[in-house]
Amino acid sequence: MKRRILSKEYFPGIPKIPYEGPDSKNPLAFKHYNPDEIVEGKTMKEHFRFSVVYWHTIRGTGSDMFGSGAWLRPWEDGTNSMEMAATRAGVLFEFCTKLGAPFYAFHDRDVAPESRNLRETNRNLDRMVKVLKDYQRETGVQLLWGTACLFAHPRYMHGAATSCNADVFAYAAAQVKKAIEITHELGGAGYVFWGGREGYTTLLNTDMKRELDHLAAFLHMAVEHKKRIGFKGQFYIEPKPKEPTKHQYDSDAAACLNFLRQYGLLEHFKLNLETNHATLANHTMQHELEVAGAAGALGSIDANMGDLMLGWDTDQFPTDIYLTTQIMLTILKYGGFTTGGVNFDAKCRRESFEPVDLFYAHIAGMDAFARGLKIAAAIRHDGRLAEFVKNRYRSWDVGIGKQIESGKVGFAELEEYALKLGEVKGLESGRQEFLENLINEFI
Ligand code: XLS
Ligand code: NI
Ligand code: NI
Repeated sequence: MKRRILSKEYFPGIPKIPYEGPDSKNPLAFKHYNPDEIVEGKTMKEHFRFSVVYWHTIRGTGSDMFGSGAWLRPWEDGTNSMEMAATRAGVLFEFCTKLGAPFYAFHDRDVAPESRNLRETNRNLDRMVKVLKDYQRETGVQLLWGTACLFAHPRYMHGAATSCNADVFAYAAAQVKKAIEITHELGGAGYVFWGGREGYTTLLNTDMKRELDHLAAFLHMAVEHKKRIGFKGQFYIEPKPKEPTKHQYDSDAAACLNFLRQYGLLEHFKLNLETNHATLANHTMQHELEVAGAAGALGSIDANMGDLMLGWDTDQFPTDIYLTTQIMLTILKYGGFTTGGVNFDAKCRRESFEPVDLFYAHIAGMDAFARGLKIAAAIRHDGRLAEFVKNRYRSWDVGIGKQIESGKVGFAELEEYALKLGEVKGLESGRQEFLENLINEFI
C-alpha cells in the first residue's frame, strides 16, 4: 500500500480556516471560534477539544431510507478496498488540519474494511492503524475515542453482547478486544460503548434479565482487558432510547447510571451524551448533562441536534445558540472536559452534497459552540443567575434545613417542628419568565 502523507489535496481551494471575528463575511472563516482566546482561564481549543467523526464526515454518502448515496466525494472510487481506506485517512487528516479540529473519532469498520474472516479483518485494521499513526504524528491530530461497530453486520441482528446467540457474544467480544487495542495503540483518550442493537423489538422473544446480565458480563470483560493491556483512556457509555431497536437498554443517562451501579461498573465508566439521543428520550440535553454531572459521570458529548418536526435521530449540526449556551453552562458548572470533548456526531443534510458543505457545517457547529461558551461565561461572570439559585435554597443553609441536610433530625423531630410552625410562610416565586429574559440579555 502506498502511503500518501498529506501529499495529495482532497479539498483544493479551501485554505486553513482562519479566525476573522464577528464582522467577517467570509463563509470559510470562524466568526467566534478563536482557538487561542482565553475564556475562564482556558483557551477555546482546550475547552472544546473539537472532534470530527469518521462515520458521517468520511464514510457518509447522503443515503437515506428513500434513496441511495447522493454526495459528491471525488476521491471515492466506488470500492471499499484497502487503497480506498488509506485515501480516506488522507481526506480525514487534511479535513481536520484545515478545520483546526484537534481530534477525530471512529468505529473500527469505518477505517478498515471487514474481510472474509476476523483474522483478515484484524490484519486490515493493523495496516490502517499504521497509516493513521503516521498521519497523527504528522498533523498532531489525535484520537478522542474509538469504538466498535456492533450493529451493521447481519450477524448482529439480535444484538451483540445481548444477542440470544452465544457465538455472537463471543464474536463481539473478540471485535471489541481488538477495537480497544487499536484505540490504545493510537493513544486514544477514550473508548465508547454505544448500544447499537443492544435492546429489543418485541418482548415476546426476549429474556431481558438474561440479556442485561450478559451486557454487564461483557463490560466487565472489557474493563478487565483494559487493565491487562494498560489502556488508560476513559470508557464511556452513550445513551440512546431507540433506533435501531424499539427499546435500547442504555435508554438515557439515568438508566445507564442505574445499570452501571447495579452491576458494579460505575467507577469504570462515564457517559458520552448526545443531544439528539436526549431529545429522542424526551429529555433536553441539559437534563442529561445534569443527571450525569450530579453523579460525577459527565464524560464527553456527541454534539448535534434534531429537528422539532421530525421524530428521529437526524444528527444535524448544532447551530442553535440557545442549545449551545445551555450545554456550555452545564459543562462549565461541572468543571469542563478532561478526557472528553465536543465530538460532532453530525451529518450534512442530503441536499448539502458538496465537499465544501462539510466545512460550512463544522464551522457552523464550532462557531455556535464558541458563542455558547462566551455567553455562558458572561452569564457566570454576571452572577445573577447563580445568585438567584443560591438564594432560592437559602432555607437549607440555616435552622431546620441545615439540620435536615446534616442528618441530625428524623420524622419525629420534624413533626414536632411542623406542629409548632403552623402554616408554611414565605414561599417565593420561581420566576421562570424573569430568568428566561435574563438569559436573553446575553444572547
Ligand atoms: C448512533 C450513535 C453512534 C455512536 C458511535 O446513534 O450516535 O454514532 O456515537 O457508535
Ligand atoms: Ni453518537
Ligand atoms: Ni446518534
